[in-house]
Order: sequence, then structure tokens, then C-alpha cells
Amino acid sequence: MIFDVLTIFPEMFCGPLENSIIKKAREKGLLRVNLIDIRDYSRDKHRSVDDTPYGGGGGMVMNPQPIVEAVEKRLQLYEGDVPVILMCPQGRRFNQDVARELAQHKQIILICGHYEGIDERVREIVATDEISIGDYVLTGGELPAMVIIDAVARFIPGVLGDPEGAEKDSYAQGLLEHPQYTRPRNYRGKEVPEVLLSGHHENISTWRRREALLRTLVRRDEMLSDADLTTEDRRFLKCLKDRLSELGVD
Ligand code: 4FD
Repeated sequence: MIFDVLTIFPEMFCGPLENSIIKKAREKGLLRVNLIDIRDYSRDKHRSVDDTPYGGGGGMVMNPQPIVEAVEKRLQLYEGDVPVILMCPQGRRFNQDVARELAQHKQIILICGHYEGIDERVREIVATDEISIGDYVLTGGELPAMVIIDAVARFIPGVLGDPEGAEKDSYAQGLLEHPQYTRPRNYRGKEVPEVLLSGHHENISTWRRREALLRTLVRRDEMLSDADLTTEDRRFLKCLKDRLSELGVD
């Protein structure tokens, strides 16, 4: 999978791309990230890419020309349906389903904006989608672009060690993860749950499923309405809710 990232700060991507699983994915040839410096598409000698807003007010707005021409140049290299995604706080909210959907594409172009924003005509002319990673404003679209590359890369077959990869996460089924433990068995007086030491695989997977359901109910109960639940899951949740209401928890 190939990401083309249009940015005025290509160096910002070094840390995330040169470490851990993303670095390995690149070395294995499963992931490629082309960093495109928007300034290379500026037409003036100062390589400027922004200007003051029409109508006045403070700050700077990114000019359409360098961004639009950079996108068009990259699109010439590819065929088929290549999403051109603008990272911005007004976009559709990014989540695990959007990550899975984006992972179906061979190429994706990400545009990182800066300053007070981007000239509206970039949206009209080249963007096919706008994505927000959450309801907060950042100084630029670079961190959101890195979040998207990371979350999407986990869905590329072979990127995670496990052959089932990201689809086996309980998150993929719309639940929070169950608790995990490793050595030692007793740490500062706290024991690892007995069932995990039992070697009884069926009991272990029942325990994990129930812990994931409990955690999701307590921390993110709205997620349960979209989750992939079995009849047994629903029976267990009913039992949990009855016990919580007896305790006066709502
Ligand atoms: N929540 C996000 C994305 C970008 C960003 C920018 C218009 C601001 C937050 C275009 C306004 C880009 C997000 C850069 N902040 N800042 O995903």
C-alpha cells in the first residue's frame, strides 16, 4: 500500500515511520510512504505556500495552487480510484471501520493543512474526502495523517505478526479489549486471575469475552449497540446489568 503525504513539514514523519511495526512494514515492502513537500510546488522564489485571508482577519491561509498541482502530479502516476483525503477538524470522524475501509485501497493521498486553514477551492477541486481524528484542533494535519497511516497499516496482511492481524482485535468486533497479564504471577500482592494459569482454553476464552463485555458496558456502553454480539453475550450482559442495578449503579 502506498501513501502520498503532502506536507510543509516532511521531517515530522521520521519518528513514526522509522520505528517499530511501521518501520518493519516499510522494510518488508508492505507499506510505502512518499513524503511530498508542498513547497516544491510553489511558484515564487521564496517558496511561499500561504497568504493573508480575503475579507481580513488574522492568520494565514494555504494557497490552492501548490496543493492542487501536487495532488494532480501524484494522481498522474496512479490509475483507478485513489482517495484524496484532507485532514481537517470538520471532516468525518475517523474510527476502526474507516481504517478498515481505507486499507482496501492500493494508494491514498493525504493532505496536511496548516495555519488557520486551507483555501476552500482545494476541497472543491481535488479532495474526495475529509477526515478528522477527533474533536480538537491541532497545529497541522501531520499528526492526524500519522494516526491514519498507523491504523490503516495494521490492516495490511503481514504487517502484524499474527496471521489474523487486526481483525482478531476485540475492537474489530466493536468491544474494548479484555485485561492482559504476563510474569510475574504475583506483583505487589496482586495475583494474575487463576483461570489464565489453568491451561483450559475454553474457560480462558469465555473469561476474556466476558471481561471485554464488562469493560465495554462500564466504560463505553454506547458501543454495545453496534457490537457483534452472540445470544450468550446478550445473556451475560443482561445478568451484569441486573447485578449493577441491584447495586444501584446506572
Ligand atoms: N481533528 C485535525 C486535523 C487538522 C488540524 C487544519 C483546516 C486546521 C485537527 C485544515 C484547519 C487543517 C483533526 C490543521 N487539527 N489542524 O483531525
